[in-house]
Parts: sequence; structure tokens; C-alpha cells
Amino acid sequence: MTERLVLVTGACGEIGQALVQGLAKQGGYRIITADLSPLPDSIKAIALEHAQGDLVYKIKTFYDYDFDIIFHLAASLSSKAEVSSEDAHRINVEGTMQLLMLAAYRSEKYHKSVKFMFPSSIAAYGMPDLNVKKSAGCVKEDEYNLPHTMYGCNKLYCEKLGIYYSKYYGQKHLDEQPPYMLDFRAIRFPGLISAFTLPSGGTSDYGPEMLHAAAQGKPYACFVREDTKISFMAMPDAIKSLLMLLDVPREKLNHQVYNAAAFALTAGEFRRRALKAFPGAQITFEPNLRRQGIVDSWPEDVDDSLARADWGWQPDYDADAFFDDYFLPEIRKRYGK
Ligand code: AKB
Repeated sequence: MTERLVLVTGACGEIGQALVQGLAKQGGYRIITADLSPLPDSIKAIALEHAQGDLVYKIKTFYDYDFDIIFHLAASLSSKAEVSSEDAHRINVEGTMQLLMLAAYRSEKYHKSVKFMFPSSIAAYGMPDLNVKKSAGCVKEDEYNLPHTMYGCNKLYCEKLGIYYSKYYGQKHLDEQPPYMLDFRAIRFPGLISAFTLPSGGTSDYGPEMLHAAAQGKPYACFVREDTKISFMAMPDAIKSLLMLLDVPREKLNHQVYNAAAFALTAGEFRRRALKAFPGAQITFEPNLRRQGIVDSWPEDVDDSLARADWGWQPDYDADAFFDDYFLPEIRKRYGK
């Protein structure tokens, strides 16, 4: 079988490293990576080539490659994006736009549908206030699409751009639409937690930061209130969902943007579980109003029934399995506790 040529942007980030390892484990791919940073040792040996630098200015580098698949992970996350919003817009929107244009061009010119995999986010939602957030429960893809953050606006808009380039670009009538338009697929991820890497620049970061600090015996001041609730997912489930969605035949997909859920916990529940695993852990709550406001605007949980129906999505890790079967065993090995 011929190997598929894959581009992974943002390869040095948390999803990037885990995804590159996941693709290598699955086999059948030649992997090109891109990121602002040099590749970490964890994936250095896997990438055929690495393009280091700002994607917006590096896009020409990719014109000569015949990519079958693009995983566009590079992004400025929600907290960082609020500090430098115009910069975030350039990274999040212009970078995506350039790659979509490249993928659309190649799909049309070479008569093959380049698959464009896009990690979107629960930041695409905007709950008007805490009462609505509480009463809304699990939100569906088309509800509350009124993000409060630059990052959320960027993600939502890039979903729309992806749909535009894959369905309407060239404004061909549906009957005359060629089958080789680019194939855009997106998953709205909750906060992701890895036992191997730490996030930076996001607002769901308090979850992983608290757990990594507890495992290392370091004090941690959580920047959101104890009752703050959003959904989270184990990194292996995030990679599983991306690889599952990648391989679903296009005709089985009734949508292009899917929620994927795993478990929803309050920050207080994270603390309780961290204390149970690491009894001496020192975890306090010192809410930062700006970051609190961001998390308050995200739903408590998401409804992923479309993903379950269309491509059989099901997470391997609920809250108990996440702690008992993934995070705690791995983190104990890592920090020797
Ligand atoms: C962030 O906190 O910005 C991200 C996200 C939820 O998309 N982890």
C-alpha cells in the first residue's frame, strides 16, 4: 500500500506530539511537520522533514508537496490570544486560510480530495451567563455559537472557511460539483489533558496544571473558582477521535464539524481527586477574573451524539478511567511518586 503524505502543523504542541506518535504507531504515513519551534526529541526521528518558522510566511515551502492529509493544529490558544488578539487572529485565521487555499488548489488541480483535519474547540461556544450555562447542560454544535474570545471567534470562523472551501468554493452548482473538492473535517475539543506534556496559553490549562503540580508535590493556585465546570478529555482519546474521523468514508459524514466529549468535572472535583491520589497536595483557589470569565463562557458539557451516530465515536476514558487507567499510572512513572 502506498504511504499517505501528511502535514502536521503545530507539531511541537501537545496534540501535535501525541498525533505524530499516533500516526507513526498506526503506520502507512510519511510525515512532514511544521512549527515555530524545533522538533522535540519525542518525535524528531519520526518526521521526514520539519519546516521551522511562522506558517503564514512559510506557506510557499509546502507548494511542492503532494499532501494527502493536512492536520492543521498550529494555533494561539485562548488565554494567550486575549493578550495579543491581532497577533492571534493572524496566526489562527491567516494561517488556516493559507493552508485551506493550498489544499483547495491541490484538490482541484490533481483531482483528489486533500483531507483537511481541524481541531476546533469548545471556545466556539459563548454562554451568555452562568445561569444559562448551568441550565443548558450538554450543548449541540449549532447552539450558542457566540464566542466571547478572539480564539473562539477564530475557531468558529475557520470552521466556516473550511466548509466554504470544501463545498462552495467556485460556486459550482451541487450537481456539477466535482468529487475532488477539499475534504474538511473538524472536531470541537474540550480541555485536553496529557500525562506527558503540559499545555501553555490555554484557559482549560488549570486542569492539567493542577494535576501535574500535585504529582510533583508543588503547590498550585488554581486560577478559576472551585465550582467552575467544563468538559475535558484524555489526550489518547483526542488522538483516537482524530484518527477515527480521518478514516470515515466521506459519504458517511452528515456534518463537517463534530463535538467530541469525554467527561465534565468541576475544578473542585479535580482537586478532590488530586488530593486522593497525592494526599499532601497543596491546591488553593485564586480566581483570575479575566480567565474565569473565559471559562464561564464555555459550556459545562457538549452533546456528541452526531459523532457517535455518524462515525461511532466513543471515548475510552470517562473520569474514573482517565484517573485510574491513564493519568495516575503514567504520571507516577514520570515523576516517580
Ligand atoms: C484553551 O484552553 O484555549 C484550549 C481549548 C479549550 O481550546 N485548551
